[in-house]
Amino acid sequence: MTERTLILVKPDGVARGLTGEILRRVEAKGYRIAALAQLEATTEQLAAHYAEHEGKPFYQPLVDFMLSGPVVAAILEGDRVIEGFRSLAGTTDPTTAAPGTIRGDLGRDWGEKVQKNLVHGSDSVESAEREIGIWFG
Ligand code: RTP
Ligand code: MG
Repeated sequence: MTERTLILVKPDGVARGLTGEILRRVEAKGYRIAALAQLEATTEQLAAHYAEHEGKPFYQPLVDFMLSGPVVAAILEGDRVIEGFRSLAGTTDPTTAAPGTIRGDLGRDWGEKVQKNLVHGSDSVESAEREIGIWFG
């Protein structure tokens, strides 16, 4: 079934010059980039985006990290793209994410409080529509 998902190249990915490599993998997989923008996240956008994590120990370091530089937001389209992009991204911890994935090939721990894992991808149809509203109004 054709779906849409919201992805972010997080500030570490943009700062390391990996936006092109990440989008290359998305396009090579066959997904369509329906919208693309580089922007500075606002605290309001991040509070909405990460509402499910409020109160967790990594919440504030995560928000501070996401405010530390520009992010690239994109809407991807394709059959089962929500699961498909999360599979391309790999598991959350970049040190142990499988080789072949974005996080596994390009990410690692840097001895910091927050896991800098390069990308975000929506985890359900409901989150995708909610997150598209947050980042693309
Ligand atoms: P995302 O939402 O960014 O696509 O990643 P995810 O589903 O794999 O991870 P999630 O559990 O939703 O956590 C959101 C982001 O918070 C940071 N995090 N750090 N213990 C930690 O240091 C920790 N746990 C989570 C990561 O940046 C993660 O992607
Ligand atoms: Mg998540």
